[in-house]
Amino acid sequence: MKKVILSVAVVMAIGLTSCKNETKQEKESTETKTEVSKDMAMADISFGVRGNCGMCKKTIEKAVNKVEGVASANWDVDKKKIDVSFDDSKTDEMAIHNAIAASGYDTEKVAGSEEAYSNLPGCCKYEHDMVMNQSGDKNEEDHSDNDH
Ligand SMILES: [Cu+2]
Repeated sequence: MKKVILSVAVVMAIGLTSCKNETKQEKESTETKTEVSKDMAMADISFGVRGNCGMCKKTIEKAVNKVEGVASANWDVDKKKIDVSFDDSKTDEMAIHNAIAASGYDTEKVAGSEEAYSNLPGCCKYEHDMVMNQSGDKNEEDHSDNDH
């Protein structure tokens, strides 16, 4: 009888240990969130600016590039639109609008300085009702197929 009790006890002991082994400890993959620390918070904006020609382009872009924090400026003569990249911890959109206006050019938000406008070369005296943010396609004013 003792042997039987012993063997039962052994079987039970084995059963208990095997049950304990079933509880698996799953290692949860630790999520590593890598924070991207940006040295500069660059912002890209584009907005309408009136102007006529390559000289206007130079004047407008020069004015924008003088603003601290501006990385690049590109004014499109056909679209009457400028693309600006800037560090928005150093400057903001309105500072760029104001810089363009001070050079004599109208933007979507700020009217150009009249004094600066009067000092622009004749070819650059753009129309104040000029449409900004154009598609860049040839508009109705281009009568290239006119024969005189
Ligand atoms: Cu011009």
